[in-house]
Amino acid sequence: MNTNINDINRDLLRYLFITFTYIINNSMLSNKKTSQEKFINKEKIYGANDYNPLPIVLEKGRGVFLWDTDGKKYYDFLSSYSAVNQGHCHPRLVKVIQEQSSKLTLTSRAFHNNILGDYMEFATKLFGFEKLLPMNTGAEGVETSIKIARKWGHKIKGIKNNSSKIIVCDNNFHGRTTTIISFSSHNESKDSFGPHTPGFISVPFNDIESLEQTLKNNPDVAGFLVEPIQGEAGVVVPNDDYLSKVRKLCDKYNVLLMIDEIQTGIGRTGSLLSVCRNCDCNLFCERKTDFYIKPDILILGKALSGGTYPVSAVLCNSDIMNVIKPGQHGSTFGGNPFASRIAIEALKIILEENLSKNAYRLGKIFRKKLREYISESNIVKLVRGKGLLNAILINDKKDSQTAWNICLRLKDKGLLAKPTHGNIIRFAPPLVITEAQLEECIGIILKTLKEFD
Ligand code: IF1
Repeated sequence: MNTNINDINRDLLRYLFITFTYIINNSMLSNKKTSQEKFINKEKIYGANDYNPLPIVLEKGRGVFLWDTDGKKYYDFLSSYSAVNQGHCHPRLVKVIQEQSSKLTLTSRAFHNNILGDYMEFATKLFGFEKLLPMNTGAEGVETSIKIARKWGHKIKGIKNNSSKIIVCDNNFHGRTTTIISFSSHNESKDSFGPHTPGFISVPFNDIESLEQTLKNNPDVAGFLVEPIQGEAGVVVPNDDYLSKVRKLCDKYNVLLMIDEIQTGIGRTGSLLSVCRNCDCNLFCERKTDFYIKPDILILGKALSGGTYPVSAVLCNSDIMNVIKPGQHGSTFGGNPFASRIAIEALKIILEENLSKNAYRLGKIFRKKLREYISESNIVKLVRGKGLLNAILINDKKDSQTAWNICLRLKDKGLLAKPTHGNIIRFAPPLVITEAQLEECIGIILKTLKEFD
């Protein structure tokens, strides 16, 4: 009898243990599953459907690394589209944010604050201009430059009022406001958002003849708005002499050269600004070289805050900036003391940690290693870029899933990147990446690409 009771107890205990384990595992699994899906589903239920992110939920960032909600660690090879050049949560930025956020964040421009002037002085002297107009997002910086150029066209160049034209390039990306998408050549960005803002002429990028022809035929052109490297178009690098020839044409036809360095600037392409040719002297004091193509209007954003806060800026000299009179432009947050403090620190980090030079040196290693692989690959056609803004072209149709699937596999291997325009994958790690880390990432990328070969 006792034996029987014991058997029943033992079986009962075993049953209870199995059931308990099953419940725990499932709840943990479902917790684990919902910890990622929970966040993703909430965005799906309550958010606009304006993005198609990679299926990953990030929770923490530091330097070149990101961690998801399950604690898995990744190399960040997008840098939030070059906004995190200084690395995620740079300690120096965290420090000034903590200090300033508990002191004063916003006064509006109805009053002065004690930091904006220092920021304006620091940035204008660093980039070699007389004036700075502070804004917030990159698109606002671009919109500001368009207003300044149009008004300069009328008031200074003598173009009939409200008739100034601005030349842009095919496949440009300058932001997503209704005026900016009006001159996009990407139908997806502009369809059904009309009526589109008039006054823009589009020419092929990296095509001097076409630009000159357009300037000859259009005396009402006030400005030429161009990215030194077309980022979103797939990291399209122009001929070495393109921008210096553009500079000469703008001088010849009295047209403002408006350079959008929102993605390429602040060290990303191996010099402080991408409009500077790299040379062996000093890679971020390019004003000492005769290769420095000086824009009439410089637009900065993204890494101007090290990815901690929206900060953008438009820089030009007084004869251009002075067309803007009090009450004709501005924004609630533009030039706030918090942003100004962050921007000074973000620029100092780039200079003091020699991040432009690091980007220049490591970018050459990256492209060299990728080119060695490409010579034997049957899926990667080319690698192109400057500094640590690079991209590979997958040799299949634009709408193929290959690039996306490669990025999913890279994610599984601990490296985050995202395709642009279907068959191009952009690789842009924070500029604080070390050579050893880059070598490890090149290994991950090549190993993954070979699995698709
Ligand atoms: C998104 C793209 C990159 C820019 C240049 C101005 C802006 C951008 C050269 C506007 C912004 C961002 C926008 C962001 C993704 C990213 C992007 F994929 F959209 F096209 F980088 F290539 N000039 N680019 O690259 O700056 O107003 O965004 O601060 O819209 O998804 P913003």
